[in-house]
Amino acid sequence: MDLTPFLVGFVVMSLASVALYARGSKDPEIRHHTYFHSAVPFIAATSYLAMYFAIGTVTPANGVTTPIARYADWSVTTPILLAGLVMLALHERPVGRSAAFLVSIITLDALMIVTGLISSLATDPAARLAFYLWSCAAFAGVLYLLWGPLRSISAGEGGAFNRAYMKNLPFLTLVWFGYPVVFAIGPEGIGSLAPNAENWAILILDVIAKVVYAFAAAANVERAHLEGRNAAGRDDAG
Ligand code: RET
Repeated sequence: MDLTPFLVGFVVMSLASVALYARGSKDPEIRHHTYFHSAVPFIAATSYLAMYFAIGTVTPANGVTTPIARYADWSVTTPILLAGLVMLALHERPVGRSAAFLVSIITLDALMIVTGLISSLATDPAARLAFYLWSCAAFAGVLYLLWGPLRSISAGEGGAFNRAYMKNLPFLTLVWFGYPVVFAIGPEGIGSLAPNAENWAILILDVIAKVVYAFAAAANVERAHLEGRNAAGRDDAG
């Protein structure tokens, strides 16, 4: 197996983590987004390092090489990405409703990743398909919460944070759809994509979902925060 994508992933994610922290806002009201966005590529770099050394990479009897580190990465990074988006939808409210939505969405998300891993490891083709579909059902639940109740709460509040949510949400949705597609056409699914091609495809998705998204989402949150602050300043002056 060509290990280059793992090495590239390690280097890109390490540098991105430092850059996202250095460039991110340190304003006490929104700095948690900076922490979220720099932690995500740091975790990914760790996972790419493990994959480079084939630590936790298994090839069960089904012949599909599965790097467990990839799923371990996703099971931690996707909840962090979702937490940032949920907090934005709820306009940065620290407690109460946020906790309930966070628990619900992270539960569905964790189920999505774990059942995806089970699908990749299963030898029985029927089980592989069943767990793939089960994972898609959990993914549908995540999308329902983001596009249904959370979108309407955010829209009800309106303002700059809602505009930021409505920019970050379609971006995240679009990139996340790439993962089940690659899985379906890769060695875990119909096998049109060779293992090396799949590793490159996932690296590209990871860089978009973790790094490009982080820069764009952080800029949107920062802009919304400044707009909110300027509006409050105008209200005080008026
Ligand atoms: C799997 C298995 C098949 C079905 C589905 C999947 C979805 C995976 C997703 C992963 C997102 C990962 C991200 C990582 C970046 O930090 C597990 C491939 C629905 C949506 C965004």
